[in-house]
Amino acid sequence: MIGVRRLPLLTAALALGTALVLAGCGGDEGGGGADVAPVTGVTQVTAKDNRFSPAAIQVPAGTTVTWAFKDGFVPHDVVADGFTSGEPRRKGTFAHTFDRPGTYPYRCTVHDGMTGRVVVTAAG
Ligand SMILES: [Cu+2]
Repeated sequence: MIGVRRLPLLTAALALGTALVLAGCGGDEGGGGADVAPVTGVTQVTAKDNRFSPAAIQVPAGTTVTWAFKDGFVPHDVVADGFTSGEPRRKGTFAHTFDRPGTYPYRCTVHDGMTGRVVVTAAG
């Protein structure tokens, strides 16, 4: 009987998890860098007010991008496939050099919908 009763709970938990993942991919205003056009000529992104600004930037390969954490007592991090800023932090900076062209979406694991994107083009 226990097994029979547990199954719906597990299903519900999985459904909720899926919903959260899908919600994180939404293109709500202000939230994400997934949909906005990338800004060129910028190599520093600021984490403030629970968002990355600019949310999307475009740089040539070989560029070092710096994230500055400036949100007072609110900690943020930068996590992507291939690199991470480590523990969420309230101040200081994190830098990553992009050697290969491609699109690199990233997110803050602390805040749903706090996402950004770095578009790396072939070096000049
Ligand atoms: Cu955050």
